Amino acid sequence: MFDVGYRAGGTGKLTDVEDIETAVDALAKAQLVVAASGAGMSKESGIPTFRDAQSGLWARYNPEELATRQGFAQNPARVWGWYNYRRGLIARRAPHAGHLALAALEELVPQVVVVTQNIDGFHREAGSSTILELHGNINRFKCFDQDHPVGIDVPVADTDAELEPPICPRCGSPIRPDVVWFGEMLPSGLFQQAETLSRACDVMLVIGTSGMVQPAAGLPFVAEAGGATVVEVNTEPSQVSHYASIFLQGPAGEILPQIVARLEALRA
Ligand code: BV8
Repeated sequence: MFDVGYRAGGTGKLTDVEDIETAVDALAKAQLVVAASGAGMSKESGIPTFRDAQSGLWARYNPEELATRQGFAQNPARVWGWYNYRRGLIARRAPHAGHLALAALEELVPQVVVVTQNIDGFHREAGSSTILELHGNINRFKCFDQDHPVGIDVPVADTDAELEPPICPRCGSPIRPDVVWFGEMLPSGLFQQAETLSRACDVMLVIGTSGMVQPAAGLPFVAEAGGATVVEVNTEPSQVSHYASIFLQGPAGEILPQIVARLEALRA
């Protein structure tokens, strides 16, 4: 039922069974668990991470230039086309066993809150019920000038060809995805909520993030300072690893189901 260790791809480092069992013991005692996820959480669903070398726009342009107000203002068709392409990728993919394991964790721990940097909506689709989308959602839209929410049905694209964005029916400005771009503030109150939960949680699972993008990257530090057991799940060490009590090296889609299966066995 429980594999002995986990040989991570490439590094050959074994994740010790003891580390997984220490993580499971902490979860078994926890009242509040925060699962903080980044792009690596969706990698096994087939969604490229920001740091993957990419074909198309991802190779030609730096996402940190496209995912900005300046990038959109400079060339709305390029940025709108890029997001439509990404929406198409997400529409053709689905949450994986790791997302489903986090949803199943809600039956085993009194309170689980997912705090995600991802904009793909996969945690909700997998069944998690309490989710803070720090960086918004690619399938929600607003206008560029006034942030008017816009409910439109946008056809997804299968290429990243430039495409003129539709226009806001209220103010005539171009429509953009309702996501947080680099240089933009996170939705007011949402990050403060995430900080409060991180400070109060008993365990923080930090899954698939390089810990490079602020302010989300500070949450594991807040959790550790608040006395939480910080468990990192990543295929390689990251900026977060300094604050992790336990580092489980391997893909989220394999490690999270193992943790949940072990916890279910304890609860049986
Ligand atoms: C802010 C939505 C206050 C859009 C994203 C100069 C001017 C202005 C701001 C800044 C500046 N310099 C720095 C900043 C702050 C900036 C920042 O942090 N920049 C970085 C680049 C240094 N932050 C901001 O701008 C934030 N706002 O600070 O507001 C402010 C305002 C004005 C002026 C000053 C300050 C807003 C940041 C939000 C940006 N939006 N997404 C979109 O998606 O298009 S960020 C985007 O990139 C993602 O959401 C995510 O947050 C980030 C990517 O990071 P990760 O998720 O960690 O993914 P990454 O690819 O890096 O790593 C993947 C990890 O997974 C790896 O570790 C890998 O090993 C692992 N992995 C891979 N496979 C697996 C796996 N793990 C497990 N299993 C696997 N199978």
